Amino acid sequence: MKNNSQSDAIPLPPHIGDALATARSVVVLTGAGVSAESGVPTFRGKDGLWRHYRVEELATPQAFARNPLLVWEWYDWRRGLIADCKPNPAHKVIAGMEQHFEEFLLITQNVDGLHRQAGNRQMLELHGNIWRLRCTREGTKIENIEVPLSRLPPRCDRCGGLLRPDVIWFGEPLDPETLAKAWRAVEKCDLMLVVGTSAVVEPAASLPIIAKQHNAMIIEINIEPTPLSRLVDHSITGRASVVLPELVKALVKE
Ligand code: BJW
Repeated sequence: MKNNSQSDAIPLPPHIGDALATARSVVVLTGAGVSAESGVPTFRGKDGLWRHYRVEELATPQAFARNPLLVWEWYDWRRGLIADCKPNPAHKVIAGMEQHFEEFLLITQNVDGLHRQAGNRQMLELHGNIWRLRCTREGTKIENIEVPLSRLPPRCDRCGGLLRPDVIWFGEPLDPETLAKAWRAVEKCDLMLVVGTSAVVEPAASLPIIAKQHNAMIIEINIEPTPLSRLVDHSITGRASVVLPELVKALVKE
């Protein structure tokens, strides 16, 4: 594993362009760090949401059962923040990759919808989407971009049931089909980029390990080391919005 020091001129590992140029099947796994430069707060770290809010009071099914209004006030606030954010160069590079590689899949843990806004379509949203609500009674899913929501907590127009954000909270299973698709893609990819995730939340954190076990090359891009850094082929320290455009330049050059 090689580590590069953090600066705006990123010294890329040698032959990285070659590795990208010869890759046939590429998976990109993203986390909150990709959206950080768009202004969406991350969860962990110095300015992360979990510094100011308690997970167990806001991002668990138990918290919602106890106090749906409190949980909804938090999500309504976050939706307001995200509504003002735009995709940044990292999102745009990842969207461009979809056209470039023979097989491509973006697996994101982000719920903000910015990857889709940037143009990605071959993608899985592992932890759901903050712009979708789900009826706790009927399971109906509803796209909703109202900011702020006119009624808190929101209720289903059809049955009057309580609506919840269609995101995955701690202790909840991921959608099995989505997870199975992610698993299949990482098992057969030859290159995986892991961008802006602390790589501590399971099962997402295991995906790069699975890819590695199936002989894929793993490149991590993060502003700081993660538990994954020592396991990957290349850990590039730097901002996603700087490193990803550099990677693409290297791909074009070689
Ligand atoms: C930059 C940057 C820049 C900053 N450029 N980089 C096995 C072992 C241990 C525990 C478990 C296990 N299996 C399951 C668990 C429990 C739990 C878990 O993993 N806990 C760990 C924390 C210990 N997992 C779950 O509960 C999951 N469910 C599950 O496994 O169910 C099993 C089950 C089966 C059958 C029945 C019942 C259950 C669900 C996890 C759901 C996670 N949900 C959240 C909230 C989503 C909704 C919302 O947004 O409100 O998802 S929590 C939060 O963490 C969010 C994120 O998607 C997720 C990951 O965070 P991410 O994206 O990595 O962000 P950060 O903030 O952590 O990191 C940002 C990174 O960016 C940092 O590294 C920075 O350095 C970097 N960065 N700027 C590049 N410019």
